[in-house]
Amino acid sequence: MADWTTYFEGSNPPEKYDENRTRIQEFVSRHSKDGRRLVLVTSGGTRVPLESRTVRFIDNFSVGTRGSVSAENFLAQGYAVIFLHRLNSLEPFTRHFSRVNFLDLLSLTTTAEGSADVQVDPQHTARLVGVLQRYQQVKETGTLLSVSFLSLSDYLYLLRAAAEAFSHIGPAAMLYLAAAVSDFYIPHNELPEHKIQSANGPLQITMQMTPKMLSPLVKEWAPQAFTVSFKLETDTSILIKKAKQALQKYSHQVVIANILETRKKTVTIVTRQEEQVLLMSDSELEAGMEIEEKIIADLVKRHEKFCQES
Ligand code: 9Z3
Repeated sequence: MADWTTYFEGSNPPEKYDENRTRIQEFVSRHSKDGRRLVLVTSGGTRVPLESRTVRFIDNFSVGTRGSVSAENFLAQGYAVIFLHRLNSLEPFTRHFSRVNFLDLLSLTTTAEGSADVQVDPQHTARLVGVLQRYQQVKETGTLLSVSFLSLSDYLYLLRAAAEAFSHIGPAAMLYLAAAVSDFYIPHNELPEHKIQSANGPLQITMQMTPKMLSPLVKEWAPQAFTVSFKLETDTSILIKKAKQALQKYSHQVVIANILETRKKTVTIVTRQEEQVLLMSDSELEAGMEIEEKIIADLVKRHEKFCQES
């Protein structure tokens, strides 16, 4: 496995990297001066290219539900949120309308004089008002900074930039790493430049292991922050063991363990001292409640305690 310095040496920063790093630094410094807690929420899947002028790539299932719902809940709890998300994945507030054709939210009326007027269709008004009120409050306070990535290397560069910005504010910062990060990649200098040709026969690829960035993140980039990672498995029998191994290996504060199919219904919050199962009842799910509300309420308490003890 390449270590993280070798990884960064062998890959290029994303477009507008300096600009985004400055936006992140300014956001962190403004809100920490105002005495706000800050959280970096990472969200969505990372794309791994197979060609340098990319036609084909490897991706994963994540659509960014966990991250976007969590970001809304952190905002509701008074946090300033850096939302580092996969381009075109779900985002806070707009996610509520992701399955709605926005033209269906509107209705067209024509006046007697023949001029057209557009209004919100009455059947959607209540839902829209609720989301809009929360969204506008966040806009007024400027507590949400959205930064997007596409590839694995974009993500890692921006993760490091945000973590380093957090290193100046100590325990008031939380990292909430919900993005689904690829474990494998092809180094930049091994990528073919052009589209791989099928005339050359079946494709065989060798991928390298992505360096585990939690290690420098916890030890070097943001050593005083409260760090929460996610462990995703499909095999229930190994989930908690792997979560505990991650805690032991990286010495961060919390691992949230989840299984692919049941991730919206149950998660286990694993710390060095305890395992806390969070579960949604059928009636809570039917009422439209989301498990992230419970996750964030729990983490905010743990973060508070962490700040007091630090
Ligand atoms: C998660 O486990 C997230 O909960 C999900 C959310 C990706 C399952 P959706 O976006 O899904 O709501 O559709 N994220 C972390 C996955 C991950 O890559 N974890 C690494 C691992 O398990 C460690 S950081 O090894």
